[in-house]
Amino acid sequence: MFTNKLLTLVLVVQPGRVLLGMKKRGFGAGKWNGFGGKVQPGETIEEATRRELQEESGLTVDALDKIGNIKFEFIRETELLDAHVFRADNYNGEPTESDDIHSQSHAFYLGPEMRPQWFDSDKIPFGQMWVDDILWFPLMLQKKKFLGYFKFQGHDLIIDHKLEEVENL
Ligand code: 6U4
Repeated sequence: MFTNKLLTLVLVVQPGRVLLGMKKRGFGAGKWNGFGGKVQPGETIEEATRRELQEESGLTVDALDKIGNIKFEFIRETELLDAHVFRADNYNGEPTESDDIHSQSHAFYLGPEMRPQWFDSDKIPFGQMWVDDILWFPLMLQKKKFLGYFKFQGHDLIIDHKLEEVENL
């Protein structure tokens, strides 16, 4: 039996550039990634997306466009990651390595989780990103909506996948 874990992922896009964060610890550490994380009990997916973006980049956004849904399966694991992907074309604030007060108050506080940096749209560091990103980023950059499924062996090899553009999510 598979369990479903809801995750959020948001890409902040400006003309000709995208904001990514270097993940310093946890799942996907060492990779440039969009901002996001787990949806917590009592939160909507969109609320979780805004919270994680604020915690990890210091930014708030007005409009969030739902652009994709990606399911990740890892061989020999029973937890299916269900990532809801958003794009934001406007933002408030300046990207900073911020963190929420809540996690800073812990005795075991480890420092910010992500280091944000802008990348030109033609110089996205796919070699240091999750290997699925190179497949769906072009759709995201063209504001196309998509549904994806990626089956991983370990964290660096895709052994099966589906990716389709859709009109509505
Ligand atoms: P904590 O809360 O620190 O235990 P952590 O284990 O670090 O969480 P979290 O909550 O940051 O993970 O969530 C993982 C993030 O990585 C989500 O935003 C979704 C994203 N992600 C996971 N697999 C991905 C993949 N293959 N491609 C991608 N993003 C992915 O682009």
